[in-house]
Amino acid sequence: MGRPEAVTKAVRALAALLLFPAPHAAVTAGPADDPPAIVFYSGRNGNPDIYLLRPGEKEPRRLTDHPAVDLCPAPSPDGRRIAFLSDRGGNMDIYTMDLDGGDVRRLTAGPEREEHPQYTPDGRRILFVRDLEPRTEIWIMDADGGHPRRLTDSGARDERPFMSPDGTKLIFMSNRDGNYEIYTMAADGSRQTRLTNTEEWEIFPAWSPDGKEIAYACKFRAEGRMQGMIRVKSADGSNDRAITAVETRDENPMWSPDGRFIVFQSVRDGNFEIYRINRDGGDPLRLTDHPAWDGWAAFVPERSKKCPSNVYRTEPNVFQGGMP
Ligand SMILES: [Ca+2]
Ligand SMILES: [Ca+2]
Ligand SMILES: [Ca+2]
Repeated sequence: MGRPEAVTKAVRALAALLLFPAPHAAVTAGPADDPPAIVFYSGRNGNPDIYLLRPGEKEPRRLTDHPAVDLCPAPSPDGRRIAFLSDRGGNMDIYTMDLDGGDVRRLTAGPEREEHPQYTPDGRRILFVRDLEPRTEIWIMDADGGHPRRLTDSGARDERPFMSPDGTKLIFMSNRDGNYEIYTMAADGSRQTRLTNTEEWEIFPAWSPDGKEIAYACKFRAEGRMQGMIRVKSADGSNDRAITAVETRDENPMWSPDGRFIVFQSVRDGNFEIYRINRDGGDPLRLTDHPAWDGWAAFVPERSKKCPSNVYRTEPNVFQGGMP
């Protein structure tokens, strides 16, 4: 999932350019109460770059224009910055930039590969994954790159960390018990607990903005190909249900800031495009329409909107204990 996934996605982007004809369905502009813009990455201009698609616009704006591989955009909670991955400095590192692509800053510079940046709900820190092949571990650092600290040490592939809206817990995916499951832990890395236990892969967990539910992708091989669906469960692991159909390959769900919508990537129309659904799975809407690979979408919180009341605003004392 980590390094192979990044490479695979870059290859897929190029393969999609060569193999898949353009689909025909139109991208439609939504109603006035549309959720905010999304960021995603796409190979539509020959190599992976990051794009911004605003409500009602058909053509996304390119935020990175670099021959390097630029991946995995993650907006800050105040909607002002985007964290992303790029190998422009020699290997995969974490960078941030403004919403117009300006003021690019490099946050990591070591020989290790970094992956999966995700801001904490207070915007003051960035969770990420550090690849020490074959293992990957979850780390956290200040939003300017300072004070990196490791949170997991399983020896397996711990990936895709995501902090609960109240800042007390993390969810992440790991293959430490044989295949990918979703785990929770306290924000300091303690109390690591398995939340799923299946033969399929449970991957890409994302906490709902109200903290009550977790969306994720369930991935498996069936009929000779990889398939995947988006599922949602209560934060305690109960009430698990599918919200997209099984027959295609849906991955990587992310909630809108108001919790009404989920975006994800799917091959249901022939190549990876980005789709939006209601939180119950209804009213699917395709947001991209390009034969290249489009994926890893996330909503960009609107600057004018205040954080939800359940997002903590003061400094929690949970990171003071050092590495677990
Ligand atoms: Ca690029
Ligand atoms: Ca599993
Ligand atoms: Ca596409």
